[in-house]
Amino acid sequence: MHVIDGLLAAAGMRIAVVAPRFNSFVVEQLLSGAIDAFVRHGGSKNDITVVHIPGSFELGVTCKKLAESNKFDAVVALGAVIRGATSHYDLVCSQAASGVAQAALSSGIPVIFGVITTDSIEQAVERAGTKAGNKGADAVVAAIEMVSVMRQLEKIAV
Ligand code: INI
Repeated sequence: MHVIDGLLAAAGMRIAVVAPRFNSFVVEQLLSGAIDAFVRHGGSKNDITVVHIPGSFELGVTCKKLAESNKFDAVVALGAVIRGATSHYDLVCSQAASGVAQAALSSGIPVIFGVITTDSIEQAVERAGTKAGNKGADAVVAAIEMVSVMRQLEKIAV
């Protein structure tokens, strides 16, 4: 039996983290959780490139460009889409999710969905470093795991 498990060792990995400015009070917490998680898993701050964009709607094209650049092992998309009173919540969520998924598929490298989608600001704050953890840190751990899995799959690829 062959079992492939990703290792959580980030030394030598290069990642890009995309951070929308919209709802920046939440996204900045996700970003600091992401950077902290990368360093705590052995990665170097010098191997992180942070890209600020207007909003989560722009994640797809940004992640695609970064993922196809051959400069990164993984791309992490952060964001906070909060329903509140906005009518375009569903549009922004679905564009962000499908854009991130398409960037991963077109590039063949992991593009991780670290976007919080919530009904309220309180729920977003809970997921950005308070009682429900930090989704930015979770996203980076998923990126590290996926880079390790992809490297192992490359070795067995026929
Ligand atoms: N962008 C977000 O990242 N989060 C939101 O909650 C949000 N809302 O609610 O509108 C949002 N809108 C901006 C959007 O992502 C684009 O930047 C904008 O429409 C320009 O294309």
